[in-house]
Amino acid sequence: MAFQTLEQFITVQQSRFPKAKGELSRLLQAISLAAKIVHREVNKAGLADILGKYGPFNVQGEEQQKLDVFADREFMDALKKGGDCCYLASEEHEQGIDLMKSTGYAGGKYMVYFDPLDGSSNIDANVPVGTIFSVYRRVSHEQSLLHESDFLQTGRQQVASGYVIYGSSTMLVYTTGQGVNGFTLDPSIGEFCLSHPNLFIPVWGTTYSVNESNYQDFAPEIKRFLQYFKNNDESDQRPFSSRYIGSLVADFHRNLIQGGIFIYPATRRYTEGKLRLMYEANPLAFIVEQAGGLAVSGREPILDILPQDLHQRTPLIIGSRDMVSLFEQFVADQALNPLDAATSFLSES
Ligand code: P6P
Repeated sequence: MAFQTLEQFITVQQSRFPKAKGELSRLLQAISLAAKIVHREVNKAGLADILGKYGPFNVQGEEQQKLDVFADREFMDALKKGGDCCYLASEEHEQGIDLMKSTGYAGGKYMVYFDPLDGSSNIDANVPVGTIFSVYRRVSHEQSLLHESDFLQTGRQQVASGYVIYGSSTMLVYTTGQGVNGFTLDPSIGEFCLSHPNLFIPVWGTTYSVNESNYQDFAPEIKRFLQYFKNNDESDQRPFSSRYIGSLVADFHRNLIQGGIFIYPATRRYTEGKLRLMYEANPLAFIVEQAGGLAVSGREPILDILPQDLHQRTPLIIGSRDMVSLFEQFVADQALNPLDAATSFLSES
């Protein structure tokens, strides 16, 4: 067997930590299981429409679930049965679930925040969608009920984070703070196989991802930053390419592999940005920093934001290290014109 499966990889990783009891390994296996089940449903979504379009029930007589509701249920079930969680929070639920209160048993030590199917509105157009997850260890005593301090952990305190992208192939990309690794699902054997070991994001790229329809809402320094990418300058291949899929995981993954920057700043409609801190920005920020990139809100690194609310939003500028650093230069030198800001940054690097 020429490849390493996710299960084998997790086992090897765990062996490096003699004190590890295998709880985090089991949690990651639970996520892998739910991802395979969601993969199956997402990949027949088009067929389900053809087969089941004449009513709310599919050909098996099952109620036709919206795929994000289905994905939420599968990740919830897998993580509850995975047995090592004390708290689960999903984009699909207003409140998080304290498993000790709701089941009465002393749950595990892990808190998991997840977006079960981000970008699900794109499914009908066969656009890649994704699951994003973020894992914390509780800080209060295990046998007690969860404490406020458990919910005030910044993104820097994540013990693991990752995403699944359901695209031309289904991939699981995650980190436990020991670098970033990508696994591609081989449906013929039902295993995620290590396909992208030790992922690093290129420090510079020639792609920027932003919803230009919000341009009028952007702060002046963001308009200048985007203009810099559009200016003609063959010395560094500008104008750059604009690539925006409208599915965060797909845009992020492309930039992680090829280099680039994703920008979703504050807009008139989303005054705090659109993307969610706990289960979109933080997990991707942990990954990108582990891969040598950066993620900021425009005010501070994403991973330093102190959470206030489960579903709080944040501006998100994330991707190649030097592109995000240049963005921060523009924010810092608001008075400078694009060229001066870029020149001063590039001359320092
Ligand atoms: P807009 C999908 O709805 C999503 O949450 C992310 O996946 C995506 O990056 C963003 O919203 C797209 O938002 O406002 O550009 O359509």
